Amino acid sequence: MTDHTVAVDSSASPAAFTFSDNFNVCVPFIDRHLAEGRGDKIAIRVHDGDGETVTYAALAENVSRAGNALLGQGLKSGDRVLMIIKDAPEFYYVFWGAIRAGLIPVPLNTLLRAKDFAYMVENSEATAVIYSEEYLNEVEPALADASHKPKVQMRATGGDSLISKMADMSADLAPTDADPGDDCFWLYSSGSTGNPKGVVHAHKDMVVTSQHYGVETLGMTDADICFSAAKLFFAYGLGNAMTFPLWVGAEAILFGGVPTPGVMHEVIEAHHPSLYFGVPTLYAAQLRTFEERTPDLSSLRLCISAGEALPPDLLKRWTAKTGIPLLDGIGTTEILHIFLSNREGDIKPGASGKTVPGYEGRIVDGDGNEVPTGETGSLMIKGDSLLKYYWRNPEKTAEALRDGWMYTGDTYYVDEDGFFFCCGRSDDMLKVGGIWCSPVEIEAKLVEHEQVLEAAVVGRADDDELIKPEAFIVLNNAGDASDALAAELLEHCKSGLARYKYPRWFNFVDDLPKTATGKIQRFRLRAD
Ligand code: 3UK
Repeated sequence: MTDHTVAVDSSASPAAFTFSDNFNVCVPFIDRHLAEGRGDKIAIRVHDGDGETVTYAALAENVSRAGNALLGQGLKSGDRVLMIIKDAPEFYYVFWGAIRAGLIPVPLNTLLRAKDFAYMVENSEATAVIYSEEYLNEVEPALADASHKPKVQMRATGGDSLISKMADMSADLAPTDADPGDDCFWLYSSGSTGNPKGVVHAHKDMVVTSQHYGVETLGMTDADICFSAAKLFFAYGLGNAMTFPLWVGAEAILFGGVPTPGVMHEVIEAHHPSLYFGVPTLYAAQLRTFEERTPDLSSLRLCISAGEALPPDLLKRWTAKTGIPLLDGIGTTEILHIFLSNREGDIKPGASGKTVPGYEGRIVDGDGNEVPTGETGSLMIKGDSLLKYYWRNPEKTAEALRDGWMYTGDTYYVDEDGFFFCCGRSDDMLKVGGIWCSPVEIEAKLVEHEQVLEAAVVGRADDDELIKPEAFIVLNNAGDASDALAAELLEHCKSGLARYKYPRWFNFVDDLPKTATGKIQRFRLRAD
């Protein structure tokens, strides 16, 4: 087989892949479209500003220019390139340019704060950090504080940026040799305690998710136009708004700002996407705006929800109002994208759906034995897009990967029709608006306040049945429980944590339930 190709036998589902021995994944996602005659087709449409569009031909040139610009900074094969970049064409250029050049792109959650970025700079020992200037206020202190200093620190756009350097670079760059299983890119994933972990994915993984979920589950073709409220730095957004459209030769709409319901409707009405990818919290907020004005969503053939469980009532209300099928599916950073999903014409409200082609699911008890239908246990998943390992964390890798199966940390049961139902996490982690939120981190922030002795944070369902953080606080002698103090603690959290992490409710209590060894029993504080 020619280098950097993958043959897809789609006569059956799951499709079977044959990778060439030498396989840099940039080629089938970028170059292939020129060979297939899509050079003049629009790959990216930007909603912000003057509505820039990028064709497949321009994308291919810019990817090579970006790769050459990174190599021109002295980066070497395997070097990590941290990306703190908003949803914009430069995200594509840096990501694919790095992969083409044999570098490892590591997109980071742009909502994080300086201390999170500093940790990731140190943990990854990245050689380069490329960032959008919007995040300068968090990135600069992070780089100043980090004990490891990346030799390349550059803005993505503007004067003296990577984009400005690209203008002088050649639009030719031969793809670096790679095996389908070689390290390709990382994403960071959080846990309830301890630091975020670098999730290492291989070159083949984006092919696997794009085909099994994008094509075989959503039926994507080059006629689709994709719009994702979830940003590119999430594994969810990365698939929705980049790898899936690039796999089939479709168009992606990018919006770099905050995804409010109003802007989501504006984008849909302006650019007529066929696929819309959101999170439950946003679907609920969008529905609320319908009371004022019903947007024209008629271009959408499917809506997709992931990141946290979609409450059945929300699904029913959305479908009743819009008539557009809303598919709940569960994915993880470690498995890269959705592996259980509802399908058009095969939706069960409250369920995460059935296995996506190419994935197997098992529900096991504490001893690893499969439980009978209808009984709850731990969800284990097998498939070809699982992480290779957690960067420098063999213990967590061994906990997560067991004989080729990924331990998801989610509690599930399967019904007699093969639908999987989510019953929550087996740890204390919360998903808030589809984004990880560690109770331990919020508690630590609360305890920094001079009047707080101890704090415990748990998830509580709001009026839409969506989980948000709730705080239980024990004050010290200087503390005086009042609405004013609650307001002060709210500000304290908002100013020091990523913007979705603040508690929505504050309770002042005399003490917290604890085990004999002094560990907080968060489950005793939960309302359910
Ligand atoms: C939870 C869900 C119930 C679940 C993701 C789509 O969310 C993604 O990845 P993360 O690594 O989080 C994974 C965890 O989130 N979860 C996600 N979706 C659902 N729980 N119903 C759902 N539909 O706890 C899971 O372990 O941030 C989502 C595609 C790719 C992704 N990485």
